[in-house]
Amino acid sequence: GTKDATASSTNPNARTIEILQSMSDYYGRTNDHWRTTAYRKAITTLKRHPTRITTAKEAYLLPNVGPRLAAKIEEIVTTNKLQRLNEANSDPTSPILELFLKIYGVGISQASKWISQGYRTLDDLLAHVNLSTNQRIGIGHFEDLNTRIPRAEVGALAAYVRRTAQQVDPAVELLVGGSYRRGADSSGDIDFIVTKKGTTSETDLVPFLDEIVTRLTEAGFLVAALAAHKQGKGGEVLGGSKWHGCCVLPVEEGRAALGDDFKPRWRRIDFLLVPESQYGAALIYFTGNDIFNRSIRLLASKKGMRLNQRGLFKDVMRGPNRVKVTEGELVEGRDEKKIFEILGVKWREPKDRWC
Ligand code: DCP
Ligand code: MG
Ligand code: MN
Repeated sequence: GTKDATASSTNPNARTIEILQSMSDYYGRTNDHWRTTAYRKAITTLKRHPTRITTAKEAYLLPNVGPRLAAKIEEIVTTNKLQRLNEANSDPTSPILELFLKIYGVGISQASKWISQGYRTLDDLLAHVNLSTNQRIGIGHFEDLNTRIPRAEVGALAAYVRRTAQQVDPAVELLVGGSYRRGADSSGDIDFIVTKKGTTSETDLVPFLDEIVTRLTEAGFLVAALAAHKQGKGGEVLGGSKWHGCCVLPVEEGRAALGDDFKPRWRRIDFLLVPESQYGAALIYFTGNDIFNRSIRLLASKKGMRLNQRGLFKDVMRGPNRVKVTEGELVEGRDEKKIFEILGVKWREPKDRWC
């Protein structure tokens, strides 16, 4: 199996062993017992070897390493990868890669790893892989989670959530951002921006979030919580300011909003906690789209400022390699239009932010 053969990183041949292991797994899955055994034996030899092997000649002198494997070992050491493995894994036109990438939360490296291990279908993964909770949800509800949400359903989902929010704290405001705010006919998920007058930190909104998640879960509306990523999409650490999960619109609500052939589906839903003092900057970020965000941030940096989801800052101190030393002085956070003004950009309605 993969686990027992994983080399500790202190082993001088750890990287080589790791790649040979992927090859061995690959041949195991394709039922190539002869190659699987040959690779396994070579791995065992390398694990016991106290020094780093860098050439084919050195490798060939080891027990259980033939000339072809010796050449492969040299290739791994000099290129840090094995061509043969890459060909099997990361052909971007590969329909299997495409399939695996559609699983919620699965990126290129996970998808190609599974392919190199010989998995070809979602059922293969369910049967043989130790999946994370997110991955299991992504596969278990693959079809639903890859179906776009019609605009009318986003509206009905938002109305349902707002009714509960009203009971928890009528002063809290919920706005649907993302592609919905840009006027899209259909969305990949629902992005709720949650705020309240007078708040200056997202922790002010955490009790509300906890309560609404509890109630919506008890009501059967929220059907799964997804593990949060450690980093935001822009690379910033987000702490407890986000909640990711799945929801289902009750069938009666769906029929009322979308007609009698409404079919309840699992939908991706995000809650983003934003203090009032940062609302404008957060609106820009969570309205997007991502390309628009990149260009407006670049523009800010060209003007010596920095825009992120918390605000527009000036006098950001940077050390070597442009590494940020201080956040700088907040210029504006609250007001979306003012941020545009200060940047000297003509106001763009959300529907014109597709880029
Ligand atoms: N965002 C970003 N950069 C990313 C991802 C997201 O700036 N790499 C911002 C802009 C997005 C917003 O967050 O509009 C919400 O992210 P989504 O992934 O939900 O994207 P959209 O709502 O725009 O599209 P979709 O309809 O696919 O949900
Ligand atoms: Mg979205
Ligand atoms: Mn989202």
